[in-house]
Amino acid sequence: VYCTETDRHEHLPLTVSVVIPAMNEALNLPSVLLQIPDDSTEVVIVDGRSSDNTLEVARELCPRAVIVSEEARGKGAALAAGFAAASGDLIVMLDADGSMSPREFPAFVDALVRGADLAKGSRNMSGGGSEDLTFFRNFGNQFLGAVFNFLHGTQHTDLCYGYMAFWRSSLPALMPDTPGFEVETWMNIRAAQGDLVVAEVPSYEGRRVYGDSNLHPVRDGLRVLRTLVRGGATRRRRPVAGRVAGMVRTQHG
Ligand SMILES: Nc1nc2c(ncn2[C@@H]2O[C@H](COP(=O)(O)OP(=O)(O)OP(=O)(O)O)[C@@H](O)[C@H]2O)c(=O)[nH]1
Ligand SMILES: [Mg+2]
Repeated sequence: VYCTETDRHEHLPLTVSVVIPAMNEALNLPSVLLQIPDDSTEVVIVDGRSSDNTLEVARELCPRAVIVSEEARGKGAALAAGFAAASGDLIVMLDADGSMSPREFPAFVDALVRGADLAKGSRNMSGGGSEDLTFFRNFGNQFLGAVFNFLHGTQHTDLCYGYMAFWRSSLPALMPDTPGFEVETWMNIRAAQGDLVVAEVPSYEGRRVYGDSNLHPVRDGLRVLRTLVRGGATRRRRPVAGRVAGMVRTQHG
């Protein structure tokens, strides 16, 4: 439970849900679940029809976890199902492969409490970093991020990164309606379209601990590009895209 005197919703303390999509992550889940800092954090695990014992590990290590079975395949569909089941004031999305540390929660919560609607992790800010990004994936992410910033007049430094947090009250604007790894791009577009205040938070991405990536850089990069094209441009509506204490307000003109 995170207490704050400046909770804009004025109901204290704040409750947090963490939504974790997990497909064959039995070996990685323990390190993730055991690092969740607060026993009162609601844990929502979305199982991707795992063929290993992901579900057993989840139940054993975190009996209070809400387990959701995905109806459609893909990370985006899994997150949508998990968000629908979450009941906290704040929702944090976290991968199950051990690459993102729950110890960074407070920085995300802090950004939300200080006024952001969406706090997005960035591996490219001072204090952030990645052991996981290959040269090719980093290049693709930078290129796609530059296209995003051009279309939306933003200065985001990391487009395709899945460590993000938002107020559950922003769910109508942010609820994913896209199945795959383009989900973060889709949510960032929705944030720009919906006039949300976005803050970037430095984040350190470690290597996936066990198992193989589900991401195919070329296939999924093209899906992100298609999502960007379909999302159109919002920059014309935003003559002032200012940065105040790390926050970008999307303003209508
Ligand atoms: N429920 C569910 N989870 C998924 C699905 N696809 C991926 N995930 C989870 O989404 C998270 C991110 O997937 P990863 O395979 O780690 O993708 P990535 O981080 O880009 O790739 P790596 O760099 O290799 O870690 C992990 O927790 C996966 O288990 C899916 O179809 N369903
Ligand atoms: Mg990963």
